[in-house]
Amino acid sequence: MCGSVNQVVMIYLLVFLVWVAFSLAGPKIVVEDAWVRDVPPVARTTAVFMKIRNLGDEEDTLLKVISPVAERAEIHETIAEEGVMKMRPVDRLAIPPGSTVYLRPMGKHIMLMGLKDTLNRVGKVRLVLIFEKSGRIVVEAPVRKADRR
Ligand SMILES: [Cu+2]
Repeated sequence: MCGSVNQVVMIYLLVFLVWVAFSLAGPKIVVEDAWVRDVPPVARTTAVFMKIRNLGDEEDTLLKVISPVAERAEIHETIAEEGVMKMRPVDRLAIPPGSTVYLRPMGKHIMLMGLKDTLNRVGKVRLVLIFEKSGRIVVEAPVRKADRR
């Protein structure tokens, strides 16, 4: 009697462990603290910041960003060139397993170009992040003044 109960427990445990293994397999992307820098109504570009975490055990890559408020979005990095900070577009942004990639002022960011509306009228900006393996992840990023992090 006691032996068969143990067997049932063992089977449940096994099923649970297999489920855990499967649910952790591959990349698992979580986007946190996304925000858009508020800009004057005449501005045609702005930047978006966020944390992109990969809780999985496989790398994923951010390939493309789309937003209805902008004609196009680019992934940018900031580099120091002869003492001058410059930004340049990058094709892809790798998110290694178990890591957090920070998009923040003076660092990597998403550039929204060709803004279609004034941001403080929009209030929140919808972004569609397209990852190589995780597919589309939709983020609602509030518009904030740059001095508020
Ligand atoms: Cu930029």
